Amino acid sequence: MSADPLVAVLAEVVGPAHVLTDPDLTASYESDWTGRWAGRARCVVRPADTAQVTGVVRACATHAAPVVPQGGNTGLVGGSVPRGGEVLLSLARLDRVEPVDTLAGQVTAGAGVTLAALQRHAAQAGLSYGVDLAARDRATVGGMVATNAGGTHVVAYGTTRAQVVGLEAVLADGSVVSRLEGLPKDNVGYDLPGLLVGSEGTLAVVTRARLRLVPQLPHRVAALLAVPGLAAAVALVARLRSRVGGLQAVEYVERAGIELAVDQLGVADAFSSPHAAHLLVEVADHGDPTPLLADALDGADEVAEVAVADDGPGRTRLWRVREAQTEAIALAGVARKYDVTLPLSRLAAFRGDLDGVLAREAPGARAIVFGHLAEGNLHVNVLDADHLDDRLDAVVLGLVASHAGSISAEHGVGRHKAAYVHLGRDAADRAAMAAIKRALDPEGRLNPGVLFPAAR
Ligand code: 2HG
Ligand code: ZN
Repeated sequence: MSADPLVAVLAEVVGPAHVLTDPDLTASYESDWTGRWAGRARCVVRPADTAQVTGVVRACATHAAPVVPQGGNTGLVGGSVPRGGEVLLSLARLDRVEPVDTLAGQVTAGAGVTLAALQRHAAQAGLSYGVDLAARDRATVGGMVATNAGGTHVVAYGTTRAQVVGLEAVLADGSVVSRLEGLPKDNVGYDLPGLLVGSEGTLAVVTRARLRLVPQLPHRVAALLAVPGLAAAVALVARLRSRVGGLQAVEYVERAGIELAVDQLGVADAFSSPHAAHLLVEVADHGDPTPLLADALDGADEVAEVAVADDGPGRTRLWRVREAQTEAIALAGVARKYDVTLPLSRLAAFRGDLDGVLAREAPGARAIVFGHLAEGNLHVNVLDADHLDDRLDAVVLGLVASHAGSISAEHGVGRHKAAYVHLGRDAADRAAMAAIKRALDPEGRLNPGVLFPAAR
């Protein structure tokens, strides 16, 4: 038994089996799967419900202990692993999903429900959840709310923020804010759930979410388009947006990423000849959307080759290269990851400048660039640059800012970008955010170092 008095108190709250201190048991909570972010926790605590989360947060307040909330630990910016010495609060056991309210088209899900489980649950009730992403088997509702996760369907349904009708969350002092009634119109004062979405565990611990569901669209077609590069792909976005109603996804992958997926994971390239980039378009509707998509692409000279699939296995095959990107990168090394949004009109210029910056700052590095093109969201992964210091972060993020982009599109700021928030928010904005943080977490114990740089 640990000599730490907080561990003993936590064991009373959640039961001794759910307070972990043995390094063999805590290890998987203490590092992220890219291998970049890691730190020892004081202990890992696994409450089962909101009442236990309250007990844990209260005990941590009494012991002045910092807390790092964690969902599925699929984050990529160091937002949910400890720096060292914090209590790691895993929400994984809050995995209860309530019956779908088909009248309202909503469901209430615990923070620990995985995206895949939520999707299955909604489907059983004849509905869908509007967010999808490759880490669906591990990413959880709480983590997706905390990061305002985007994913591949933002073009159709918006980010997680657009799905959240209400939240239940435990504040730093252990009190519970509960807005789970699911009223689409409810303007009594500040939108606290809206504030907590994307707050990355720095203002409260999300325990449950009331989520909007969307209609199931039975006819779905995916088309993989071979294109000569980013400028051509962007031109196609404009064409598709204006002519295709049921756009679900518009995803971009470059040659280097296609080859990486082939080399690392044995994924097959859909085309027999190599192309500079692929644009993956998915369209869904109540009737067959194929003719509409074909019409929209008629005369699109940018497209060199097309592969189409309208059945499940065929679509999965077309998606494989895109969905394999993160895993293939992780297998190839510890990448420097930048998750950025650019105005679509600046995207191609940014991409060109990025190559120049990398050639200068990181000679020999490999850039794997892919992303959600309809939102101008690129995932810039730089391999073989791990030996470089953080100057590369400043230069790449500075380049993004100089093109009027955002340095944090959908993964969050985390610890990675806490020192660069000034590139996206001016002084008044940062002061307002700091005031909110002080008001809700006056002792700075919730996810220290995330969003706001850690005090030295
Ligand atoms: C995706 O779009 C994820 O697949 C991960 O946001 C992106 O690994 C990345 O850079
Ligand atoms: Zn993404």
